[in-house]
Amino acid sequence: MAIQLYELVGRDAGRPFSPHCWKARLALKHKGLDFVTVPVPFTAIPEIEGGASKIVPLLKDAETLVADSFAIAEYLEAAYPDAPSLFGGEGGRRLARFVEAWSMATIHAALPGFVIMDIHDCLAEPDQAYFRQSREARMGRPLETVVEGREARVAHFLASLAPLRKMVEGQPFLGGETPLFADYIVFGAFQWLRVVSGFPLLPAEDPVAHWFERCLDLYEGHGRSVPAAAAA
Ligand SMILES: N[C@@H](CCC(=O)N[C@@H](CS)C(=O)NCC(=O)O)C(=O)O
Repeated sequence: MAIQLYELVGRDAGRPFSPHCWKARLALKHKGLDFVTVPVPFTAIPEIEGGASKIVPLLKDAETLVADSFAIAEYLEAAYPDAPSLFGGEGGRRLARFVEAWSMATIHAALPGFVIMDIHDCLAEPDQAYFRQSREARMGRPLETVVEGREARVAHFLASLAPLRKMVEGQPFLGGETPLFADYIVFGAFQWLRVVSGFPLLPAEDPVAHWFERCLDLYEGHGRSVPAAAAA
């Protein structure tokens, strides 16, 4: 049986948007593995595989279940050593953890301030209620206030991408001439933005946008198989 990837969706099961699930998708493509995706809304996650995980992505490969995008990449690297490497060695695996931490602290921390209402709006009704309750409890304020004044924060966000911009100005991918899992980590965040929101955050002429387009082209344009959200 093909590998299964449980991934988050909203009202439209054909528009997976979770950044972490996209990381896992591209890791599977990188390894050249056949897989099927299983769309899951927020409120159905606790029921997957008899309650195996509280989060997606969740990968099922025969009897093996692996949750968490980084753990999935590590699993694929160990289970399929003859397929192209996701990390380029142990040093690369450890450096990819830095990229994950940077992406979480810089991009994931900022994106809700631009698009949290778009995320909410793309969910089916029971998931909207769950999302609002859980995220408002986490952030301590109504979702609507999180995106207030977002235009004024764009310049600061773009400036925070300087290390990424510097890298991808000088080489096609974070991995060098070809991508590694580190690229997919950051790609996942921008794909999240692209699928849920038409908010124009990244100018087309930004080298980061050029790198993102190169990532969208990978594996016969796999990332483009889900169209971008309509412009805001
Ligand atoms: N560290 C995990 C994070 C996964 C994660 O946060 N997944 C979210 C969807 S993007 C989730 O399943 N949330 C469940 C919930 O909020 O109830 C990874 O890299 O996969």
